[in-house]
Amino acid sequence: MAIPSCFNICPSCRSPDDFVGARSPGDIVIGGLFAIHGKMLHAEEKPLKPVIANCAGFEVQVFLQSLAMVHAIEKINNSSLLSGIKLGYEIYDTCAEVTRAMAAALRFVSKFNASKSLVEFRCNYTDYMPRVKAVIGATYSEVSMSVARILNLQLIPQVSHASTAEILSDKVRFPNFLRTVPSDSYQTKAMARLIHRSGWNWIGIIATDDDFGRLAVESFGLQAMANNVCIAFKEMLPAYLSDSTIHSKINQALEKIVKETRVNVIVVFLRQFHVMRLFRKAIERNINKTWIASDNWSAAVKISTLPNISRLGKVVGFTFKSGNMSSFHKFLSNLHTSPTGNNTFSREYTMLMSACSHIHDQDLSKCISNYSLEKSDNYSRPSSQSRGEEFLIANIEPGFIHSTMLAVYAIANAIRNQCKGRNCKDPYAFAPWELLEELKEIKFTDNEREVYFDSQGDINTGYDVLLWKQIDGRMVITNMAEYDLEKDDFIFADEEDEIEFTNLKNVQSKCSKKCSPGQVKKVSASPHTCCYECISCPENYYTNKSDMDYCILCNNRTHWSLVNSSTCYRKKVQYLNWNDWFAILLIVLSVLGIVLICAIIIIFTRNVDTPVVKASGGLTVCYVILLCHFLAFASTGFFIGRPKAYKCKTRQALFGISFALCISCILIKSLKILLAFSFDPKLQKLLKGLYKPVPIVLFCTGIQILICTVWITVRSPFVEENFSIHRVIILECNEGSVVALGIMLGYIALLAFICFICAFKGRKLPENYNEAKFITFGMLIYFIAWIIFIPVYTTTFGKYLPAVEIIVILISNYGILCCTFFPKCYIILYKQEANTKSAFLKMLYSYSSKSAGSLSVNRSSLDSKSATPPVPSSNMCCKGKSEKNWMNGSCHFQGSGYMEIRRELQLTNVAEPAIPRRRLSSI
Ligand SMILES: *[C@@H]1O[C@H](CO)[C@@H](O)[C@H](O)[C@H]1NC(C)=O
Ligand SMILES: *[C@@H]1O[C@H](CO)[C@@H](O)[C@H](O)[C@H]1NC(C)=O
Ligand SMILES: *[C@@H]1O[C@H](CO)[C@@H](O)[C@H](O)[C@H]1NC(C)=O
Ligand SMILES: *[C@@H]1O[C@H](CO)[C@@H](O)[C@H](O)[C@H]1NC(C)=O
Ligand SMILES: *[C@@H]1O[C@H](CO)[C@@H](O)[C@H](O)[C@H]1NC(C)=O
Ligand SMILES: *[C@@H]1O[C@H](CO)[C@@H](O)[C@H](O)[C@H]1NC(C)=O
Ligand SMILES: CC(=O)N[C@H]1CO[C@H](CO)[C@@H](O)[C@@H]1O
Repeated sequence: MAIPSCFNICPSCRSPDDFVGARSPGDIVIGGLFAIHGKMLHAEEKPLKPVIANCAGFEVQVFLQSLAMVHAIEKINNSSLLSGIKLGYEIYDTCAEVTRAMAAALRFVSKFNASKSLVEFRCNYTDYMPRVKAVIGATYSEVSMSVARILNLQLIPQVSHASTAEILSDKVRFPNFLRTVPSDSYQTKAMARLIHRSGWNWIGIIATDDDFGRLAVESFGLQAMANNVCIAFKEMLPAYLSDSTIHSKINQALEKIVKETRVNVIVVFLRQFHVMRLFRKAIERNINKTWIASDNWSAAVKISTLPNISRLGKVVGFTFKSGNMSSFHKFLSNLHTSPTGNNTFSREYTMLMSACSHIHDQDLSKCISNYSLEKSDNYSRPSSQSRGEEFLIANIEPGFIHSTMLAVYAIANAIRNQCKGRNCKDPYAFAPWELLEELKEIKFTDNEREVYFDSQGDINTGYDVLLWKQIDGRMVITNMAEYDLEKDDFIFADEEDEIEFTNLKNVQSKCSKKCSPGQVKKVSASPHTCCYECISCPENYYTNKSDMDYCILCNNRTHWSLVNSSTCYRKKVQYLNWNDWFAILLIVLSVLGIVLICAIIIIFTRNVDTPVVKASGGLTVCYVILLCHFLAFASTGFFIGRPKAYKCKTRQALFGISFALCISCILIKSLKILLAFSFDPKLQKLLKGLYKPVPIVLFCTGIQILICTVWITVRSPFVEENFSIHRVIILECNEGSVVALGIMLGYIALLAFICFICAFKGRKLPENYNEAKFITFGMLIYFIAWIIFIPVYTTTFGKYLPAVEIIVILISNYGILCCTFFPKCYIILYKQEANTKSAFLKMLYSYSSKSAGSLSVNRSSLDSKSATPPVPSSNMCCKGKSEKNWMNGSCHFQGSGYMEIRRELQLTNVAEPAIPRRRLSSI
């Protein structure tokens, strides 16, 4: 069987017409550029000669795309779309190289109907008529770009069905370029989105070192950065298969993949024949990763049918949306019965199929792409037509077939619009640049969807997400999801697909382990933001999601958190509560104090007529003092429990006023003592003038009431939340004015001090009845308590702050209560024999005899002596010796307070004991 024509073996063109791969005449001719062969066979002879070389590596997928163009043109011819105008085509093989594509482009721009292919140079191509009115192609972006520059000279519209490089959207550089596929910027965005959604951030890229690959990598880099995805490595493979370094580059890339064990996801922007080679080697090396396929190979059946491809791991890819393939299937199955035009590719395919007829289905595509007709002497072997058609149908990549047909339909629709009112049978009817204008404007429907070129000359159809799945031992390319360009999101047809998509997350491809909530990323020295350590958030900070970049501060006033915390806790409101053990203890002590007061009241009331009670100033005074103590004890209750405005206002004032009243009463007693023993007549006169018990008490207490009133009205205490403490909010009383508090306490201290001074002078008077001594002691306890209180109060904070004040109140209260009433109670209860008038007198005599040098007791003085112990003694022994100091063991001047006291004690009517002088002195 004779070889029908010369291809592969002999120079691809001897005359210009040999150069055309497929052609069909027509009124309007459309050019086509397809990389039907994968590589050029560069001549090895030296010197290099300028001859267009042969190609090898038949690409069935691209061949199918050229058939799709033919099919679309035939369909249009057989329809009423162009009403009688016949479309023709001229298809050239670029062999994936720019040089060859440029040769074809030169032919496109050559003059129409010239006997030789003549490219005429002109300054003005407005009326110039080239061979073709429009061009479809090329396949690879790099080739498309170069071709576009030449076609641009005459503004011949170029509609690519496969070139996706982002830069081709630039209408300043490529004004005549349009395409029926979306720009890579969408694809890289979709990929980065997919990677991000699957939780990967440490990935590798392998790309072809051409305009498509480089631009895709660049675009992907930007999208990855926006999605917090880092690129661990980037490997570029030489664009041309004829490049001898390709093997070492593939090995180098695989080496990288093996070495970077944390990278389990690899994005592949490679030409199909690169993918084939890479994958074959990867399968040999047992590399198991997840591969993200770009649109140019994601649906390549010849790759998915590589032997043992399933060992390679998962393949997820993006592809253009496709349409109804049924008519194309029909076209393919009728290919042999209705040969179309003059198509050398078809013939070559038939030859290859017959040459590979002995090859098993699995290796068929390898055979076809690697088959060298040159070396074979037996390509006449019979081959079944149906096998060839089945193989073609099996290798359909619907996305590309659809985009190719869409390109033809777009041109046909533009021509139809252009030919309204013109006779388009005439090849000179319109120039290509007019068609270009029309193309930019057209709108037509495809698959019930309106299709048009956007301002960048792209048709954005969106993507389908493909998953290569092993079904019954065969790798099947399935549709997993749809990617919506506008929403930047994935749409699933059914739940199963969504589960499939979610399963991708099982693959780990991260530089660093995920940081759990409570931790924060700390980017380590590496330049990648995806490589980090996880460190715990500090106290009061938290992270509630994993992999957060920064810790969030809790609301410092109301919330807190531990180190490494994923939430903030509400601060607990704290105050000295009733159920706090310490509060209970204090309450018990207060209640005990009140019980004590009651006991004293009972004791005193029962013994109202005894000298001891009378000596204490009488029942009324005692009641007043005890009431004050009671109120002071009661005031502690206002320091406990949830602070409320009324409590804050009451507590200090209640204590302050009652205590001031108490001290005032005691002060009167002290004054009385002072008065009684003051021997300086002038001073005594003065004191006597001052000694007015009721007004003094009212005055002293009145001042305190005034202080408290001013305080509460001007700077009233209020309830406050104190946030300064970790983990809790202290509910406390703000005193409103610390100065006012100071004045109030200071005023009590002042009274107490006066009391102390007065009492101090009388401290050495007879033991059993000496109140002065105990008042001194009581005041000392008071001072010590409050002196300790100040530093403790200013340094303490928190809920026990009120407790400190309670303790001090209790101490001073108990101190004064005990010192003033206990000795008396003791005498009343246990020394009843001493609590008689006679015993009083006895005691006094005894004391007097000890302390005084001479005794000069007279009866009148005895009355009083029996009442208030110190006073009578001095009176008794020192009558007439006014200047003597009783303190020094001699007699004092009888203080004028004495009479007062005597009156108070109501002892004036008491019968004096008939004790002889001698006897007295002998006691
Ligand atoms: C042309 O179209 C008609 C129907 O419109 C159809 O019957 C015929 O098979 C078509 N021919 C080709 C070659 O497609
Ligand atoms: C092409 O040129 C030939 C003469 O060289 C002429 O006879 C023919 O009409 C031309 N065809 C068209 C379509 O202009
Ligand atoms: C180009 O040629 C056309 C027709 O020959 C003419 O109308 C047009 O003005 C020319 N343009 C320029 C810029 O010379
Ligand atoms: C590839 O690795 C994944 C886990 O990383 C495993 O589930 C899968 O089975 C492996 N595939 C092959 C073919 O070994
Ligand atoms: C495709 O189109 C054919 C008619 O051309 C129709 O019979 C078939 O149902 C369509 N297929 C789908 C999937 O829409
Ligand atoms: C292609 O075929 C040649 C021999 O014709 C063979 O040496 C080479 O290994 C084959 N390449 C592949 C990738 O199978
Ligand atoms: C108008 C015209 O020439 N139509 C043709 C288009 O192509 C188909 C298939 O080759 C022919 O059948 C039509 O006659």
